[in-house]
Amino acid sequence: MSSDLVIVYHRQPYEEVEVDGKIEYRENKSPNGIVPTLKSFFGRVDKGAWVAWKEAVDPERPDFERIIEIDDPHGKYTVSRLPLTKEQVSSFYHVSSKEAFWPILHGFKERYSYDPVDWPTFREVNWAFAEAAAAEAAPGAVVWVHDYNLWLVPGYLRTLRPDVKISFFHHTPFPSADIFNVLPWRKEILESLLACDVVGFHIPRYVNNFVSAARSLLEVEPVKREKVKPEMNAQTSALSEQSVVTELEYEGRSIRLQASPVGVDTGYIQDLARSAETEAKVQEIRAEKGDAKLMLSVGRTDYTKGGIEQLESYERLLETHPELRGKVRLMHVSVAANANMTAYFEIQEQLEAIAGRINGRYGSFEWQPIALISRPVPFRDLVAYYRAADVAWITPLADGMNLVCKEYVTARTDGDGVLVLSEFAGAAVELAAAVPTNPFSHKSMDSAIHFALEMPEEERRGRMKANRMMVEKQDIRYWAEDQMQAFANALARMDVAVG
Ligand code: GDG
Repeated sequence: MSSDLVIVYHRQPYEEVEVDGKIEYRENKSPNGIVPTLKSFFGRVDKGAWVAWKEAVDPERPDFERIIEIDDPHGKYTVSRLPLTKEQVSSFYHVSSKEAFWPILHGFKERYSYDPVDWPTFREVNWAFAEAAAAEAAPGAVVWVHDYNLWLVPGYLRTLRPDVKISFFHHTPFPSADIFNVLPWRKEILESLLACDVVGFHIPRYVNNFVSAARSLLEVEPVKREKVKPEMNAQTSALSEQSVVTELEYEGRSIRLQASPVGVDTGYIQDLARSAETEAKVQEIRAEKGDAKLMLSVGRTDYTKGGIEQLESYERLLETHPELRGKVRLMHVSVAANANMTAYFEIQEQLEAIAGRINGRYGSFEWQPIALISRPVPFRDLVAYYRAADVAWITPLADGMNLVCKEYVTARTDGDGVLVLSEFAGAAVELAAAVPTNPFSHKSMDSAIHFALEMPEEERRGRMKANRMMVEKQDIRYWAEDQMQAFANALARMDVAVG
């Protein structure tokens, strides 16, 4: 019970490496993703803790150290590793979270699978996370819980530790009541989230959707509403909102709602983009592509990321614009995080089939229209491709934020390049100068990519400048400040209530 900040996130924050038969814990080298950002918060407090899980053969007698001390450049913190069985991991993570919650959160009711969900196991695992967080938190500490697979943690934690401040951040979209209420456990989930002091989402739309779901089932009163800031309300976006609820009251408690878009580490990415090594790699890629235009798409293999719809659009482009054959090239990086799950395996197979068809139909000895890359690319190489690509084509059907488009814009230290971005990525509300596209419309997809390929240099540079200013302003430090401010407000409110 000694940490001022406890981060509860299902993944462990380091790499485990065996050196001379001994386990060493090393900082995860991958700079992308959210983990390094979360760890950076430990530099702001006296003592931090992280709660994650690790698979154990027998949870009663775990075959690893439960609590370990980490000392990495972000500071010193402890990691509490919950021993879960293989069956618990599969049930709570692969089944409940990925087969039931993930499709609902992204609006795919038809993909939602109810039968395999084992709710008692979901509760049991969430309870274990809450107990571990309660054991780590100092009196009055902030406990920061991440993402939907830990939805029940706030409610349990509130009963175990009424003294702590609880903040919850959603990395995915949050759907409106019409979709959220498909989940039979909806009321229990909402009641748990309303046990928080702060509930955070990327953009105002998800906040307002959360309010709609809460109001549909519980006596919740929105008590404060604010006008959405212009930098979070690109008029072209399908996800725009004019105002956002910032405070709710439920059972005599006040809950602060926050729309705070996660940004990227612009300093780190720009240094990488400007390095001599990257410059050499960029020249290599450019020499290889010749005068063909390079289009780049990067994302996890997931039906929400719209890979199939994009490849189909590319096929139509080559069909209807024969003059582009030999003059364009698509590099489609689609890496599976859960390759053993049927839904993702099927997407991968479809991507391979369409890519094969395109190459077979239009390719020649001299020109291959598409490269489908299914193995992770080192981040350094990814940055070189960001720098070399004429167009980044990012077309998710639904995406909480989407960091790839922000990384692309950040890496364009040369000020050139075009971003084509789905209106259904959270980032679209910030990146008003991107070429917007609607991945549910063939017409919109096809005309947007054609428009991007034809765009004159002056317009490309103008749009890129505006997008770069936005990404630099709302970078990862901006998000961190926003979170710290929300914690501070929660602490201040509690002091007033106690006083
Ligand atoms: C969730 C939400 C939200 C991808 N391929 C490679 C690679 N990546 C890296 C990218 C980027 C990250 O993975 C993907 O981040 P996204 O934000 O695009 O998407 P999700 O993984 O779905 O993340 C999302 C995010 O949480 C944060 O809140 O934005 O909406 O779904 O950083 O660079 N990295 C490397 N090789 C690859 O092949 N090294």
